[in-house]
Amino acid sequence: MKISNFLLSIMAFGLGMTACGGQSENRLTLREQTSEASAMLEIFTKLPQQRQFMFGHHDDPVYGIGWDGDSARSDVKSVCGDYPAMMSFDLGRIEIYGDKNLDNVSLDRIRQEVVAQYERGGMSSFSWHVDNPVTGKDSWDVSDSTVVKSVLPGGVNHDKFMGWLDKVADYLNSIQTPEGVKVPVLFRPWHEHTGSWFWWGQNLCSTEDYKALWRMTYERMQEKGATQLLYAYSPGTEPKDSVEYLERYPGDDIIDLIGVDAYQFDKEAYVKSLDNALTIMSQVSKAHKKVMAVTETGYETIPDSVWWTQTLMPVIEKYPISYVLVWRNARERENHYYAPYPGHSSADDFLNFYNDSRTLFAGDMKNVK
Ligand code: BMA
Repeated sequence: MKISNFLLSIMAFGLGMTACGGQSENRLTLREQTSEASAMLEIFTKLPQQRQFMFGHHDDPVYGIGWDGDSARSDVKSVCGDYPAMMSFDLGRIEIYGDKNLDNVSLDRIRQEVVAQYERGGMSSFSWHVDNPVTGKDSWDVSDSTVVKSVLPGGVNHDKFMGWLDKVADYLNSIQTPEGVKVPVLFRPWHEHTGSWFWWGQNLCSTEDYKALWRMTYERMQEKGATQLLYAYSPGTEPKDSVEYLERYPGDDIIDLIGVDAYQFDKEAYVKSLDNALTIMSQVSKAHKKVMAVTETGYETIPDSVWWTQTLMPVIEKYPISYVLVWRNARERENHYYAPYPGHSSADDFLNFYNDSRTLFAGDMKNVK
């Protein structure tokens, strides 16, 4: 362990709660973290202090509108000349296929892109739309409310599920620079749990079991030496106040970044719900000393030519976010895209958003010290 690692581990020395023989006992847990992960967290912290935030896009460099798998391509770059500062990718079905994810993207390719993104000064995050381990259907299969319980210690699917977690840890550990440095990434599992559309959602498991799922995930990653990970907690916009927002929060010793996933369907409702969520998160961020971000957002097909500067920016500019990320530009599903591409009606407005000194793209990250 390097000196800086050691110091940061001491800073992250937290009080963990663990269930033991049906009783709760306090346990001191040592959070090990690589110096690269600590540096990533420092950037998350610094940006809002400078009144800046990163722009992000899911699956940005692997496909887009009218293309799939080209090299050095990105719809965002084609519009503004630069890659997003934050990219996100999904691990769904790594546990089944091993070599590609649920959106048919090669995991080798994602590994290359995460390394390339790190080397250009940007960051990456991973969500995990993991299949339902009971039914074998996808993560949206909410037909059974015993799934979370079944993967916890003592559950019938526990061993199988630990194998799935190991696949995730092994893959994340394999993302290394040519010098053998594990690339730090933000891990964002068990997202949108305040809704009930995933098997780990609000009505599908108890608060206690949801938290246990998180702790089990975190502990397995630590055991597997994946100390290059930071962790994000990403509810939807359902919580009405900070108590509801924190109802299933796994704990300060696990979570590094608090987020929200919020999509526009109706403009007024979107602005109101995003604004509410960011108000709540600002309070939680202060009280728990956690950085915050809009972990997923967007307006499918962006049918509003000034959406970037007239809807999104006026809300997010009021809050100390580290990044805002829009979802993917699907190439296999019609009208499922959230970032502009050349010729799109919001491309000019996106350029204004890009040119705003507060928004950071990959090329800006080398200057963030
Ligand atoms: C969802 C949709 C799906 C996709 C999943 C994981 O929101 O975009 O089509 O499979 O994310 O990327």
